[in-house]
Amino acid sequence: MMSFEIPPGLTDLLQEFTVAVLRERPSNLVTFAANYFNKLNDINTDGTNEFNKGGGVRFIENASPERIENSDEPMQTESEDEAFEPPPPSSRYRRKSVSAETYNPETDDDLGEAKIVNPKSDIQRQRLADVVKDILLFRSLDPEQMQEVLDAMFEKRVAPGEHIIDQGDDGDYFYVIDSGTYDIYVLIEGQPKLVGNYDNSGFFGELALMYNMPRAATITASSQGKIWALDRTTFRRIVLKSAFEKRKKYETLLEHVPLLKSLDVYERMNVADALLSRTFEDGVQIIKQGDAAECMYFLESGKVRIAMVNKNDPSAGEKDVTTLEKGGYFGELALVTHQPRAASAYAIGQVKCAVLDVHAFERLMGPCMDVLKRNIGDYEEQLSKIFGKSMSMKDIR
Ligand code: 1OR
Ligand code: 1OR
Repeated sequence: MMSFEIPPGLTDLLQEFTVAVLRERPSNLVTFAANYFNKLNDINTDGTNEFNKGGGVRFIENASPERIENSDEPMQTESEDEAFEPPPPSSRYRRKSVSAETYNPETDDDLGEAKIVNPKSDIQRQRLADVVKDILLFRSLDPEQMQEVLDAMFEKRVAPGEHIIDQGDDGDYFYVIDSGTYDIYVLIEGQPKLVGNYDNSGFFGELALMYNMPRAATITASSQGKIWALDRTTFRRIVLKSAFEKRKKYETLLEHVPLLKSLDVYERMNVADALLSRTFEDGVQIIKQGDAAECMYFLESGKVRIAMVNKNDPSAGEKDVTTLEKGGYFGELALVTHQPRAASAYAIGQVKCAVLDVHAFERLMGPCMDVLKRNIGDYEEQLSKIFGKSMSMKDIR
């Protein structure tokens, strides 16, 4: 095997570029790339950019936090027929759309400690806690941080047609959906194109806050609804660091999983939010044939042996059917077929896996379903080779 050394900064540089492409949707990629890197080079020779030091995501000035303690007023009001206007504090967060600064969460500590508290009734608080419990971006927060986030969030009601986010604007708030349906539009060659929607759950508006980029899409309400908003300062102070690190940690792994090739960068980042790493010592059974399935696994390091008992001939014992290596995945079959585990999986040496639970799987892996199903067809073929023609996928479940 050849080995390559990835130059420091390359991953960040390419990621930045990819995000810029997704955001701008240029019609000529080569011209866009030439301009992008030329501009970057100008910035670099200015001495104002630290791209090659790694961790490079664009970051603009830090906003000073807003103290809204003990206010009985909701943070924003608006008339029914008005399009959604960002609440007043947003103006102070307005940023230049491009900055040369490098985002480094380690040094991002001057956002101040002042806490924002938007008072809520017990019912509202309970409701909010319910709504955020599935928000993957919040997964790595400790209970105290979670509390602070809940304190800072405030409720906003929206009417059909209302613009919550406009592509190209600066990012001021992050939103969690409580109820209602929302459309996602991206400008493609100047024309807004509907690229997706949210149905009564999910979140949006994290990209502009995480990467200090203009809004990458327009989000409009397609029904009456309720959303919860979190200000940029609190988002950056509490949520950003852990979420950012997690995305970064899994980015390289996920880029190298062939299965995920059909996901775009944005969708892969959402998968990264959902992952949790688990380590298994040599010989440990990770999956047991016949068990109910709750998750699937991406292999981060080590090897995994897959073994199977032929249900038609259990006395023959377990047969090894394959060995998986880094970049491989397993445990997806039962999630796709809604059947018990078709085989057992064992750690060879110390194994580290990134685990995706069934709920996240169902929400995020839709675009990979074709590849998943195609690969399951390959299992069928192998099955008859290993156990003879008499056995089919039906027999192993
Ligand atoms: P934001 O702060 O940039 C717009 O504001 C938000 O739309 C963005 O954060 C995301 O939360 C959300 N690409 C970019 N942003 C998306 C996408 C998206 N979907 C939702 N958002 N997609 C790729 C489009 C080429 C996925 C479309 C299904
Ligand atoms: P699962 O959720 O059923 C066991 O849990 C996992 O083993 C399964 O998902 C697959 O990810 C993985 N047949 C069935 N499952 C297999 C196979 C396999 N290989 C890996 N797994 N075959 C081997 C093909 C080389 C065909 C049967 C011999």
